[in-house]
Amino acid sequence: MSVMRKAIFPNRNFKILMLGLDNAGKTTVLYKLLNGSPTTLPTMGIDIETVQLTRNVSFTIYDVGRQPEIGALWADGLIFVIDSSDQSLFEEARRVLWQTLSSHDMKGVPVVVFANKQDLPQAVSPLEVTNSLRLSQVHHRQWYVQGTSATDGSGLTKGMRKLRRLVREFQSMNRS
Ligand code: G3D
Ligand code: MG
Repeated sequence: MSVMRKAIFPNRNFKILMLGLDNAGKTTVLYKLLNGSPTTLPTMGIDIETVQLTRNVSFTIYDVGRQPEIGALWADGLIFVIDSSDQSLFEEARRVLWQTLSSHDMKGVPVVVFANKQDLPQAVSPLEVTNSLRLSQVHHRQWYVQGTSATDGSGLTKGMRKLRRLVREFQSMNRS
């Protein structure tokens, strides 16, 4: 995993925002990305946690359930984590995602959805998550849905690499 951290965004400073409802698995994702070194993390229970994932990648976690105002958050790339095993929360997750994407600071910013908890028997597929979030109606930005299991780390590398690619494409488009 630490090799993965270095490989992700080698050249520039990036700000990644990770958000999702409470209990989606955000902190677990971050732990895995940090190579299981929870002592480097700030105390749990605060609304916004920011860590330096690598020298040039800052990672901000946002528990939307705890703080409804999205406000002036911005990022180069967005990760939206959803608990694929709890369909009763899909509508709320969709509302939060769409509200976030409608923010001016998020204009065009690519989003990778982590359809998390794929290891649980009641989890629905990434495709079903895609449909529930109505991602086919998302225009003017790149998006991708990655099935993940944050507890064992599966899918995280793939999802982060995809995000890197989309962020690079977005930035090169904006420069030209
Ligand atoms: P949050 O930071 O988004 O609020 P957490 O979510 O990372 O705190 O995770 C909430 C709970 O879901 C935790 O369980 C965590 O272990 C579990 N979880 C996270 N990702 C996965 C996953 O991929 N699979 C499974 N099976 N569980 C996951 P606890 O019991 O510690 O509350
Ligand atoms: Mg958390």
